[in-house]
Amino acid sequence: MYETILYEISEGVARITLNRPDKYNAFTQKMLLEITEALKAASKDSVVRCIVLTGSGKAFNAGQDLTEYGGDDIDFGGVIRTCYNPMVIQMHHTEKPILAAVNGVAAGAGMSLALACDIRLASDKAVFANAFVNIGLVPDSGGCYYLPRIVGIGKALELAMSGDKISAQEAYRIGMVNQVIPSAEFDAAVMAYASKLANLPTKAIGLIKRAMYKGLHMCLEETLEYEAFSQAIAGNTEDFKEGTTAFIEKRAPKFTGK
Ligand code: T3D
Repeated sequence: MYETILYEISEGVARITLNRPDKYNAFTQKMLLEITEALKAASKDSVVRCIVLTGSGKAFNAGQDLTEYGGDDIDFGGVIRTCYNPMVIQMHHTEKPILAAVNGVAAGAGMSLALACDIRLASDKAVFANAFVNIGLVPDSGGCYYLPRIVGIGKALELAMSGDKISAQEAYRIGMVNQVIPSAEFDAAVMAYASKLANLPTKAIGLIKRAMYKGLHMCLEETLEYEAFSQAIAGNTEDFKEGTTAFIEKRAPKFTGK
């Protein structure tokens, strides 16, 4: 069904693998549209309770495929509006956790893609490079939104203006990734983390994601009201009943995502 990505579902986890390993999984317009389609499918599928984004081969993603364009007349703004932005917006509005499994280099829009995920696990072989400036471009695909919010404006400007590569350990030190995992253990650790997320109360996780991102733009009073609104929904879920019942019965809860 897809040509540039792999899409597999197993035990509540949808795994989207960027699959152009000979090009370091660089984005083509087709790949961007396919990722967006797969995200929409995972969003709608009630079986799916966690989404993993990763790359095949050595790289996570090297950003835009620089060999895709020929000639001088490139409509960058148009490509970004029609291919990149819908993918990032879909990620933002997907009310399920999205885990970036950064298996190797993440450069340019590939780094932005990782930043637009909710949680980032990095192999110790991963390298991050904002890279846009190295070819005279500016960060896109949400890089100017997520990067300063995740690492602070000072570090974000340094990474964007220098274009320098940083190691997975340095990315962890500045709070850009949540965990660094030895490469030999990476796949198993990603699956374990994804499986844990897929077995948590999915509706509450969706509400947490929405409220946290909204909270970035709201004052305290608005945030308090939004928390009350969200809690009224969460408090009416089957998972809330199961969570409290399991607590009282002193057993592990079995959440269904309903
Ligand atoms: O409208 C629009 O479309 C604008 C949107 C822009 C979004 C962007 O993402 S702009 C930024 C584009 N990306 C880059 O500028 C990164 C370019 N790549 C690199 O800087 C380096 O390749 C890496 C830091 C990613 C990795 O370095 P290294 O030393 O580990 O590997 P390498 O040898 O440079 O690359 C390995 C192969 O992947 C190589 O192919 P080969 O020679 O073995 O056949 C290389 O050409 C290919 N590759 C890497 N990045 C890209 C790529 N091929 C096409 N496009 C790439 N972006």
